[in-house]
Amino acid sequence: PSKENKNFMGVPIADLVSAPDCYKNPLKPIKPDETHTVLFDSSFKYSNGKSLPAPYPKHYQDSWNSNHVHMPCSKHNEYPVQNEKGTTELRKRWELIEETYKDRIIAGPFELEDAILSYNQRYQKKWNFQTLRKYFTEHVSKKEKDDFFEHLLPKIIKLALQLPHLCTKPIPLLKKHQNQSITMSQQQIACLLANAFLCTFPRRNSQHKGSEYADYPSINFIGVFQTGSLERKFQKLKCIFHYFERVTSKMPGGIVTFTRQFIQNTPDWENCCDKLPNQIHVSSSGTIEDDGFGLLQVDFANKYIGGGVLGSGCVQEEIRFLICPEMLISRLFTESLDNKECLVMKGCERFSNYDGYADSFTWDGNHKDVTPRDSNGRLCTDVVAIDALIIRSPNDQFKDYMLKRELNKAYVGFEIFSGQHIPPSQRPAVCTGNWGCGAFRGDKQLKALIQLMAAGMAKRDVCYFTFGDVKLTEAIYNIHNFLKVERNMDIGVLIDVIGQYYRNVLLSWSRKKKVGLFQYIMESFEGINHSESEDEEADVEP
Ligand code: AR6
Repeated sequence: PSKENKNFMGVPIADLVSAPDCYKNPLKPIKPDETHTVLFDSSFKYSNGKSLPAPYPKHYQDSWNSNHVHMPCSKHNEYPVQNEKGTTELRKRWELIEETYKDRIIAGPFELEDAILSYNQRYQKKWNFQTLRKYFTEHVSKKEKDDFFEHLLPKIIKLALQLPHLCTKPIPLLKKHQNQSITMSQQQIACLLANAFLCTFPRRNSQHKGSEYADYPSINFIGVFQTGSLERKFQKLKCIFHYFERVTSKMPGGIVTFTRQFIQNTPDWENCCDKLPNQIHVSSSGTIEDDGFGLLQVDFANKYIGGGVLGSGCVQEEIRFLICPEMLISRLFTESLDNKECLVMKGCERFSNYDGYADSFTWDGNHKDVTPRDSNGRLCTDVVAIDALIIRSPNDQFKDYMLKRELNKAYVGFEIFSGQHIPPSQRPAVCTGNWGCGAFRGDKQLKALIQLMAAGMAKRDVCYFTFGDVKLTEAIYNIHNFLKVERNMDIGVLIDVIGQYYRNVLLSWSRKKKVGLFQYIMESFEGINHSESEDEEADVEP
């Protein structure tokens, strides 16, 4: 963290375990194995970005099956097109794409639209490019428009067309209930994203139930170009263009790893004797991405990773993906997350600054990411995506099965890499906040406690940003102090009290004024008026 923060309670953030200082042993070099696909020559040594990782294998290896991404440049990617005589013929789609952009000047949004539709003819009538059109005809100056079409777009196209030379190895799909990693170079990600921008990925445009990729997020960028949430999408375009401007001017030389992690055996929460984390830092100012340096940063995710980032959504996850666009590529291969799994993104670079939030979100210029790299050339930024439950009726989240679901979800996120048997003193603290409590409408106190319990179980400390909520900052500090510092309570006991709260407070007719969870917990442990039997009696109507 750069600036001194006076709005925190608990320990200073600098006292939390953080990377890379906490890594006592040298990192293992990245080597491919049956659970880890590496898309470049793994003898690569990072040397300050001077040389880029070489794609591996040397020559493009085709695959066209249900375990790998269907690549735009596969020879099996064929597309029916109308020829001049008006009859339909099957063409290799990559050739079509290459022809579309070869020696052609794309002078404005309408030409770009025609180009994209020429190899997506089925969507002629379904897609519109209103946002893209308006962006260039109304939102930016003529100079900016000309700059884009004369300079940046040709570079994006060139990058996209390098696909068969840059991404030579089939990219596995990270499917449900698998523990699988993919490591690729930042250059390979850029090339794949350039393809997503030009909407070249086959089979990814239909989200119908039963379609092959129905359980995957969208990847082609058409969603950003279409109508809806115009102002938000203008800002999204700025983030995306800025990213391409950066990578096509100077290609970053590092690597990024995506890991899907699934746990079969979840903790026996009721009987759990583990404790809450020893140390917490709670603050009403600061954000995960600005201040969570070296910590395990949480992405308040959608089960479809990235959520509405290519559509109208513009809250925590979407914003993170926009300022760190390499995260977007996770959408290409990550099947929707099930209850006991998460996705970890290691080493994504931040390219943009931003201001505002949701409707007031604006791109705020270049961001120079000064995060150090590990010995493998990966930025020391670990982000874990965990999707909370959407809360439709507020009491439900206190029910046992929902409570367990959220505990397990947070736990699978926080216990990542535990298989590597890293001692607790070398596990970076979790950096989180009001997970599941914005768009997903969860209860802040409950979610904070769930995350504290999951972090305790995963033997990590917690850094919690309340996003301006001063009262919550105090409340979290106090409850941690009460439960951990003063009483060193077992997690299992807390689970039980949450159940009592649900039955005795939320379901109770007699309690007109509902106390909050934290107050209830404190009162019940101090023995004030909250024994279960008393409440049961009180429930009987006179
Ligand atoms: N740092 C710390 N706290 C933040 C930050 C930040 N950068 N941004 C927001 N908050 P939300 P959810 C706080 O609504 O409820 C997306 O569409 C702020 O108090 O993004 O889990 C996903 O794709 C905010 O209200 O997360 C999912 O579909 C709260 O965190 C869905 O939203 C929750 O942020 C997830 O919704």
